[in-house]
Amino acid sequence: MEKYEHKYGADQIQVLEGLEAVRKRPGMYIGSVSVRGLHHLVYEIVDNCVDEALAGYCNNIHIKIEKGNIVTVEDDGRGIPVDKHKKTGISAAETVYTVLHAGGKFGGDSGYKVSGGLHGVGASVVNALSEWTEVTIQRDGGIFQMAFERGKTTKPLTRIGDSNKTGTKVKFLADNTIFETLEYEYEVLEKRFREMAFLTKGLRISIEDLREETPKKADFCFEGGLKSFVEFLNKNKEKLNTQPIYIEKNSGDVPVEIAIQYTNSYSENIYSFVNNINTIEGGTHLEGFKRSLTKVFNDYARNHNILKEKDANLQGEDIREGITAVISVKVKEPQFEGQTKTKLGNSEVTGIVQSVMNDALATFLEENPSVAKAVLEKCISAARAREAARKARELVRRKTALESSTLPGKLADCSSKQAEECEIYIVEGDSAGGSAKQGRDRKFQAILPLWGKMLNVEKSRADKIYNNDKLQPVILAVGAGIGADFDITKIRYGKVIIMADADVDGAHIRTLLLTFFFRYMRPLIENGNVYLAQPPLYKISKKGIPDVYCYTDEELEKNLQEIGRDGVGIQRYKGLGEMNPEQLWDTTMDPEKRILIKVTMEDAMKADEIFTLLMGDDVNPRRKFIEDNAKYVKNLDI
Ligand code: 28F
Repeated sequence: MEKYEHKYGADQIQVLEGLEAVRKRPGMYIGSVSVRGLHHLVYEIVDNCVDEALAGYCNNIHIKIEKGNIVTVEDDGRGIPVDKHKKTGISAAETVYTVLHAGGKFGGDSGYKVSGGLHGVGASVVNALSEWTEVTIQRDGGIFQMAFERGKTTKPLTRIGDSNKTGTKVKFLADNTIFETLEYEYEVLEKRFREMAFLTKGLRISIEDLREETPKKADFCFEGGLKSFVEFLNKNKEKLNTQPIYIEKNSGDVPVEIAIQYTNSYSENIYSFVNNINTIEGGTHLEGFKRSLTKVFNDYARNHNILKEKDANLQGEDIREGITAVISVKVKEPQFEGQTKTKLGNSEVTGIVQSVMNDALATFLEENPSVAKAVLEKCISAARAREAARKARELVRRKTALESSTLPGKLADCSSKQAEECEIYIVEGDSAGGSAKQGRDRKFQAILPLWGKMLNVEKSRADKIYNNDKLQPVILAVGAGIGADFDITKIRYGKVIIMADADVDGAHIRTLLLTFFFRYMRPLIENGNVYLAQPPLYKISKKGIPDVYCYTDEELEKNLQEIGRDGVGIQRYKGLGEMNPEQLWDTTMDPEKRILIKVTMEDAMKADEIFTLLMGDDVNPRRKFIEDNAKYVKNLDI
């Protein structure tokens, strides 16, 4: 291909300087040159298609990833205008792809520039950061094409054929001298495009990944918009209101779209967007939503005598318990604040969202009394639980303050009162508790056997935690309160050691306690006070030699090679109760010989994640986790 000699006019020089700036400091434009920055390239291009859709001219967007990480994005919009500007001789198409931030004011006629990560740096950044970019436009009966290399025009806009269709197609290969990796992560892109389809009602976005043998693909189009979004978010949860509450209204030039659906969980899931940007830090739109929600539900409760005259108002947190909601507003001049520029600052939007929602939500509740009643019943029990939790916290605080007189009955305390030298073993079951009590060193070792029904902290509100007969003894024994009241300086033991069996029940109690400490006594973990005891898995006995204890399967194999297998007895310990006090001391409690694992925040977070997965409402992820891990299970005792 003949070398294209470009005549650089003044403005072309300025263009090159702009794109050079992008190549020098790409992080300023796309956040980073990691895979996240790589994904921003695709978001920038797709945002231009979404702008064309918001302007009402594009219905389909297709994203394709081919071998070598070549990306193609295509829309069926009007096609970027190709006529040359009378003064500059430069077409809009060339401007969009060579002038920084040009896309901003050109984003379709809707005027709401939607944006990927850093709020619309424009397609020219993609051009600057790509080894090559090829743009094909169909409009005005023709097919037009232009191409670039690292921002420099290699093929000026040329008509290459006829067409009776319209649209824009961009194909590009990111520059591997800029990015740490060119490997796009399909799942990340798919998740973002599903979100964009939810946020742009009726727009069809399809994606396909042809890099592997088996292609991956997805096709999103949601006529229900945010209503479909909340239904998707709640797909594995038990709903309180099958029909989501749906509000859609333009207030002046601010379109507001809201969907709400309650579930029987205790968590609050509210997602807010401005011009399709996920405002993780919230802002004025979210503020308006929360104020309206609290006001409308309290008004309804009073008007329908669900709340009596003397009853206190429901608090916002009571009303938001179990809520899944998505709020999306479009603002012409959005002001973004916050650490990651994902907090909406426009103060006028609070009132706009409030007034749109006040009327529409009040009307919905009047027209759907069964939904109103179901939600309010849950709010009222949440308010009661909050009150009970406050009282229980008060009680625990008082009990803790009263010190020893309220120590749990089953606690075999140690004589020393120097917390840093003392340790408490939390043991599952009375039999293990018995041998631990006999085997221990009373001076510095306390034993607390646990019993009673396993509490699922995932599905229990704070009041149940405080009053649960399995966990309250732990709270009192540790002696430092829980939750917001937890005071690490008050702990009675320098080491809190979980000693559970090496079986499924042991794993359950271990995960429960780690989740409990992570959620209600986090400083205990951060401060490194929580440990896991390591009882032996096997005992090898042979005449004439002392017993050998093995703590892992590998250790067993290794020892058997030394000792040999003839005349050897191997006992697999199923539970701590199978060891007599001396053995338990020898193998698991003697500080000179034992193995303790210090629990880190990562362990606790992993436990919390697994707990939510295994004990939460979401059935599918649980099934997937069990299927993925079943192959590792050796001793599943059903
Ligand atoms: C695969 C990437 O970039 N699609 C785009 C348009 C359509 C117009 C436009 C874009 C407005 C005046 C400059 C067409 N006709 N897909 C895309 N589709 N930009 S980007 O306009 C750009 C500016 O000239 C468009 C009438 N108005 C706007």
